Amino acid sequence: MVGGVHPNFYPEQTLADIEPDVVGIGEGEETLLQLLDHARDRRFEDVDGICYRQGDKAVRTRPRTLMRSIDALPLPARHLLPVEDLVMSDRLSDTDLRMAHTMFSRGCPFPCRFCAAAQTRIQYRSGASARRELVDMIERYGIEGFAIVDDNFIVNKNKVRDICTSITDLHLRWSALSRVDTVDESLLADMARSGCLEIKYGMESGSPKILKAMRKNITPDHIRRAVQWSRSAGISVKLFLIHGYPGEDRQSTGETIDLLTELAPHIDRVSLFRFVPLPGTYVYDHPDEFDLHGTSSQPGWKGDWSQYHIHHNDTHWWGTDEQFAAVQAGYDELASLVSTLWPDRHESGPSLPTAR
Ligand code: B12
Ligand code: SF4
Repeated sequence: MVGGVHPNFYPEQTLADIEPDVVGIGEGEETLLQLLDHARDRRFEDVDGICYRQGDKAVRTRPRTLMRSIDALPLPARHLLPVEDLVMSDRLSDTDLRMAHTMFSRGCPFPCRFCAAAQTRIQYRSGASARRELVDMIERYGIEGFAIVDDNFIVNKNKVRDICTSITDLHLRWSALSRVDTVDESLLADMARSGCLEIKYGMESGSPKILKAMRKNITPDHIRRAVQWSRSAGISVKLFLIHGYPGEDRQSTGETIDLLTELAPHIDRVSLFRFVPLPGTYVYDHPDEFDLHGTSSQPGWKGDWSQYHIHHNDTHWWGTDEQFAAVQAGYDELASLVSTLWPDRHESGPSLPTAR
């Protein structure tokens, strides 16, 4: 059985690609239990949210409705995994605190065109549920901190506050990912009080033109404010960048370089990724609109999904050779700035050849 983001978008193709018995579509917790009930008789037709083979046909059952509340789920069965896969001491900002990863929400309602998690319903856990999991991890593993790996933790401020107030007295340190336009000074102060030590923002670009094209719907001023407010609250800042979105040119790269240079004294870490038209995103689904070539929805596809890797990415995805050359040169410039300004605190992929 397989499931997850990619199979959700392409169940029939996944069935053909890796030949599992069943592909799960949508939330899997209830589906799995029902599948196991039918493991022996193999009567899957009444299990919602799956795709499976019937003879030589791929059959999809009714869609699975989203759970009304993810609070009712039991805690993850971490005890079934080796402890070294769960508890680490080199993953929480610059600390060596014993930490684990967790999720307090699912989904993201925003429409970013490069993101495979876009426009999904957001569901939060309650503060009580978050606390229960953290207390369990303190007792079992002695954690001193945790990283919230939700796509976009800060969408509903009331829900975030509920979690913050419920966990303050545990004295854990934590980090999370967010947009820059959903935070404010008072929320950041509450987060800092409850132990937040680092926030990772999706800045993506310093160019208003590219931010608009991405439907990121933020401006350089949103970025400046979020960075400044976070630092004033005592929270370190990590920025995520995407370089090479369709339309990127020397000018837009220059704007990113200028904004990064301006904000550098307040930024602790940077991750620089190259744009990839990830399957399931708006860009991927509209190859003509973005002058894409070589994606799996187009002729010439060789069936190698591994080329959709944001670091090991040597593909000329869109536009003319001249545009590609400009993107390559821009990337090299940006990557060199990032490695100069944050010598031990950056992440970026290798630079690439300029020919297709
Ligand atoms: C954590 C994470 C990582 C971690 C993974 C750590 C680990 N050891 O698992 C790291 C940092 C390593 C990582 C790497 C990458 N990631 Co990542 N990652 C995520 C993230 C944030 C959460 C994934 C997760 O665990 N979710 C929690 C689980 C419970 O949810 P779920 O997988 O969706 O499963 C639910 C259902 O799908 C279903 N289900 C799942 N399995 C099954 C099985 C069955 C049988 C059934 C019935 C149901 C079922 O039930 C679950 C609960 O309801 C997602 C974002 C997201 N929204 O999911 C991105 C995401 C999955 N990653 C993404 C990408 C692109 C990558 C990379 C390719 C990036 C790169 N380097 O180029 C690599 C690929 C690594 C690889 N080798 O595969 C994209 C995928 C896009 C796409 N089109 O597939 C996502 C969606 C981010 C995004 N917003 O675009 N990633
Ligand atoms: S990039 Fe962030 S804000 Fe945009 S859709 Fe994805 S998770 Fe949501």
